[in-house]
Amino acid sequence: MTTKSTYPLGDYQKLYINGAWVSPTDGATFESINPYDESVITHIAKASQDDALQAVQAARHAFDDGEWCTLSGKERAAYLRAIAAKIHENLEYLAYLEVLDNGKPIDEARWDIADTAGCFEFYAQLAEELDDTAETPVVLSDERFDSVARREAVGVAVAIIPWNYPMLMAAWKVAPALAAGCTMVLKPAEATSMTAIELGRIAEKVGLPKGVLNIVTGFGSELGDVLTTHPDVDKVAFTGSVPVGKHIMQKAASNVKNLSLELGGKSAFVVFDDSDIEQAVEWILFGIFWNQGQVCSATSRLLIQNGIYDKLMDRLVAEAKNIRMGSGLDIGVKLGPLVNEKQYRSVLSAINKAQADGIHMATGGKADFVKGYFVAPTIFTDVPTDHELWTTEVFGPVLAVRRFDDEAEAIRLANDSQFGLAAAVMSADDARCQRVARAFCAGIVWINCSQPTFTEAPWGGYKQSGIGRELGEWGLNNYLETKQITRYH
Ligand code: TAP
Repeated sequence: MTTKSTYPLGDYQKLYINGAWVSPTDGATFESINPYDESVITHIAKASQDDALQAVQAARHAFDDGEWCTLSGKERAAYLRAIAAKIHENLEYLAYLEVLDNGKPIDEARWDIADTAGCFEFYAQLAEELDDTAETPVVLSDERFDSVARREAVGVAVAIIPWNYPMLMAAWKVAPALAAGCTMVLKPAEATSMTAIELGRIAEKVGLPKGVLNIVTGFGSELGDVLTTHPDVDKVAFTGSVPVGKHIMQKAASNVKNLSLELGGKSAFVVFDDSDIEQAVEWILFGIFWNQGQVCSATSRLLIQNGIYDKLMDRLVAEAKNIRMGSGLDIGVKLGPLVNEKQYRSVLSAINKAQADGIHMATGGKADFVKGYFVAPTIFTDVPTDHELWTTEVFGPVLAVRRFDDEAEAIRLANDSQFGLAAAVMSADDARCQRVARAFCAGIVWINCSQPTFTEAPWGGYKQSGIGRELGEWGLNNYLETKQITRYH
């Protein structure tokens, strides 16, 4: 059964620059492909570098000369709340667009859109609080002086986001940036541009002052350098792959921009002998197969203690085989297609390489669909620690499993990674869980679960998983500078 087969689609061939919908300067578009059946969903405006420049100029002008900077936090909060209300109002439609573009199951898309609205509401609250908290006194050792620390908007921010949670990833950057008083240029991933454009329509409907939010759809390889080197851009916030993150870091060095990066991961899930098997199966499956495994924090490395290994693996493989694949619009489907052909080929190539190297595949591989970018829930066992299946991010529904003997070995294996985004531990012994959680070298740690994400809590990674933290008050701080004002009296 399908939830609702169609909604009329909007116009996606315009860019949102300076509060107006404009055609790309060269009139170019690109196709948005439905990963379920490989059909063309619609055509999307393909911004030129000139369009990106215009967007930056609009954001600069809105920050320097527009009304935005004169508003109080409370007034900015009203816009954020109005955006959240419109997202709630259009939840079904926006979730439908995410399924078309990204392939994810509709229920997951609904959660994403509800979280997107929740993110705007959360930062509305923080924007209001800024009115009281922006200036705090600093106690100086010399009494002839007094001083305050004042938090102010960084300025013009550029957000470059990925395709795995299209609208939610936009919210993680747009909401705190606007709450802080920044203006922004948003560049969504080319594979999933529709809901970013819808966000522009919502911004327009709620009367967000012109130039505060500008949206340029197009190719990162063409627009990226303009957006990340332009001297009028003060801040770049990026979520995506490590290679592009490193490239952006170099480009943003041009005028030492404020930079936050949320990159990849290869997160470990450590399961001890005393764990409840059914609970472990549930969270392990969720941790790697949710969103088709296209999750930066996916717990894609599983470490199972010897005593529970055989029983747990039997149940895990049986349940992985039961996961229903299909159209994200069909009720009961738990695994949709991967986002696009590029990602599909990349994940299949990782699977084929592992098999060619003799690693045991307990279940999974290419799924039996005539069309669409489907990869079955895949589990490899006894994966060598120096194999790329263990060391590099697949970003698909592929789990790499190993056994371990004791706690020290589990911690060593979990931390032996270039990444440090997330980690999970499961055990009936809470003292052990707390110990292991503190020993993990990762920015996000889950005990007896995997992946729950809260707008209030910090999100980001150690090592090559990134720089800085999103969400919570940390997310707001990403878009604030701190100024010292000291007076001699
Ligand atoms: P990326 O290439 O990193 O794309 C992420 C964003 O960066 C997109 O908006 C992309 O635009 C843009 N971009 C691409 N080249 C750029 C450049 N030179 N300068 C500035 N921006 C640029 O990721 P992907 O191709 O979508 O996925 C590849 C791999 O990245 C995945 O397999 C996965 O490992 C990782 N990934 C990680 C995450 C998270 S949440 N950490 C999310 C998605 C992907 P276009 O879409 O137009 O290329």
